[in-house]
Amino acid sequence: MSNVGTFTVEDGIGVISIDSPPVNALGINVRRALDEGFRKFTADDSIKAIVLICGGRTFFAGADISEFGKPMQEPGLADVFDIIENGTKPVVAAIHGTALGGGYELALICNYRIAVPSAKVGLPEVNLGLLPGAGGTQRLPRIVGVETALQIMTTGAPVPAKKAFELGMIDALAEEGKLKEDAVAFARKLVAEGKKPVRVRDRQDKVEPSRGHPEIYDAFRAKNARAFRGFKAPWNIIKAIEASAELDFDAGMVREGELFRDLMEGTEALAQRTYFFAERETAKVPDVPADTPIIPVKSVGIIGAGTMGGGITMNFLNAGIPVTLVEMTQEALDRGVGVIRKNYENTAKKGRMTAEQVEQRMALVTPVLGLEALANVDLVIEAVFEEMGVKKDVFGKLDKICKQGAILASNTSFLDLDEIAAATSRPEWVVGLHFFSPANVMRLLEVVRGAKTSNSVVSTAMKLAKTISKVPVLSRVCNGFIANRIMSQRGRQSDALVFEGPTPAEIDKAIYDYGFAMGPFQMIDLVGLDVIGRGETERTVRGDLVKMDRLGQKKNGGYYDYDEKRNATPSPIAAGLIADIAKSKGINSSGSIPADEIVARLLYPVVNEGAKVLEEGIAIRASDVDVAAILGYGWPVYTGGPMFWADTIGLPKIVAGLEAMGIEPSKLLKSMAAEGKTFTRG
Ligand code: 3H9
Repeated sequence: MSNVGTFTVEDGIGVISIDSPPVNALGINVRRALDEGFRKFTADDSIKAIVLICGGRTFFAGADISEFGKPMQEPGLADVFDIIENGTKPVVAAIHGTALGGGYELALICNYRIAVPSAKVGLPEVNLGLLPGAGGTQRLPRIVGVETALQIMTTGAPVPAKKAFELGMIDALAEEGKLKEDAVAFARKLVAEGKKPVRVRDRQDKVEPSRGHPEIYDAFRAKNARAFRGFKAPWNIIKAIEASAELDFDAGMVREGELFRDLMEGTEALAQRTYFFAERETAKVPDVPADTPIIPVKSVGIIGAGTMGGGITMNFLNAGIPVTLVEMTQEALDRGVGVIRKNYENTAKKGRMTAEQVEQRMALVTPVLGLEALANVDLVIEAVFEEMGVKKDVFGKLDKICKQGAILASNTSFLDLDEIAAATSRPEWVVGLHFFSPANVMRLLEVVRGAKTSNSVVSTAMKLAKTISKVPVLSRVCNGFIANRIMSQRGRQSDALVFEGPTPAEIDKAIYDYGFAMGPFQMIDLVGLDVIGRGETERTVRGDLVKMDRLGQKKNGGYYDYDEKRNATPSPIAAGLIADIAKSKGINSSGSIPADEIVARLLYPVVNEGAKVLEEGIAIRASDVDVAAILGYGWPVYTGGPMFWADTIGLPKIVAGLEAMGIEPSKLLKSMAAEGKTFTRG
């Protein structure tokens, strides 16, 4: 008996049960327990087979990520794996919840795998900037073949039990709720039939056909070049899988080890690992006690069935929460509901949903005209026109209509939430829920805490985010909150930089090569110049383009010209306007500048704004700023987000860079740089 392991004998089968909350990660205590359990049952001649099972919510969730970068304590994972693999008694892994990473690799070391239908198995190390480093790259191809293994390991997506069974990743399905009984019965049958332990490492049939076929990997690389852009882990995974077919098992393991260490030592793995914990940290609000009561949200009202309101609605329908959807006119209501249905039907067409599920979700929407129908909902989210007068009018009405105890939320993306809350007699019930477009897809949810928002409402909003599969980042009230506020600096800088020489295309390329999905001008053209360029007072390139009705892709012209297939070429018209305005401002073009200077020019100011957001207490922690930028704007995760990236560059260099641009660094940034501190490296 160890503190996390229980070793019992059932029907002559040794059962090793591990229970190490929250997710049975393979940390030192778990490894010790496994070592003890397997040694004990190996030495006991009365035990003929062993079942390995976990208590709590899941099978092993992988190596303990918090141990990475620290000296490994004995026994290591490889030591434990050796005992199991070299054993003479069949070992059955009994899987519930998720068997991920090192957890599934442990299952692969066992001789058989049985799982309940709700379980999932997979190798998600790629999401941590790593590859499966405990034999996964060598064993999985021996079960599913190299092509399927490439897919599973480079996406990191967990495979549901039934599919895993079809692929051979598990050998049997247990009855839900009867895993232990079924696993023990499975083991007894093995014993009765005199089955010897079979080892995945000895199998050749699935990898042999791929031997001597480098074109498989070349084709896979070519097909995924864009998706893997900037990342290092997928490329190393491909090499390791190729080794599984080309080398014998032991040599393949050596190759896997080299490629794993190559990743582990790099900045990307540290960035992605830091991000893993950052994403889970955001929901923790230091000044809101953990036992703050949560308000049950069983029904939701959403005002506005446009793109934003419709997307927000889908999040709740997906979570099984009924929505009363309000519009001003029947036509707008019908259009909004129609778009939601179409989105679901498109998902169904792609096979990711059944027709029945579409109907189940649609049955949860009640489309109505007028706010009165919101009298009894637990939460209202307003997604109406972004103008203070309109918002205040809506909240004043909601105050009269909604029951006491209802949460009143605004989806405003930059307006003063406190002013909106002041339109009600219950500002403590008012909160911002800032979704990012498309709201049914983007995972970021900024929860905006007004000056009077109650702790209960904050706690409920943070928890609700998880219910609807969002990552909440808490923000205090300021113009643009966190993500929009910091990223607006990039737009401001790019607008100014075009007058100094680099073309929009050069700027876009530098930002794309840094790892964003597109550059700032490509983004403006996509979203529409009329949408972004409001409220400018002086003459701007964008303002002039709007006057010429060059509104971007939708008009086949903006900063770029577009052909009928939406292929872009730099626009001579935009270039002419830039030259003209630069001249009128008296700015001399200095021609092209190197890409890294463009990046610094656009992104150092984002870091600076991130520091200001922290200094002003708008964001709780630097890693929240990173999560907001990564999830809200597609900041490349392998750089860790703006604040992590700034630490990589070195804060003194950022300060010097800002000063050279004539931008005053924030006090916090300057003092941290002077004291040799970092934002994210502890
Ligand atoms: C690996 O295995 C490498 C090997 O190939 C080679 C080695 C040589 N370690 O996500 P949740 C914590 S790499 C440490 O909110 P859920 C998490 O931080 C690993 N801690 O729960 C959180 O802590 P807190 C490959 C971990 O129910 C708490 O557990 N494996 C680990 O929504 C709850 O987490 C993976 O990448 C870990 N491995 O989801 C799987 N995992 O409460 C990573 C979780 O203090 N894990 N924590 O905030 C997951 O995907 C999800 O946690 C899981 C549960 C699906 C399991």
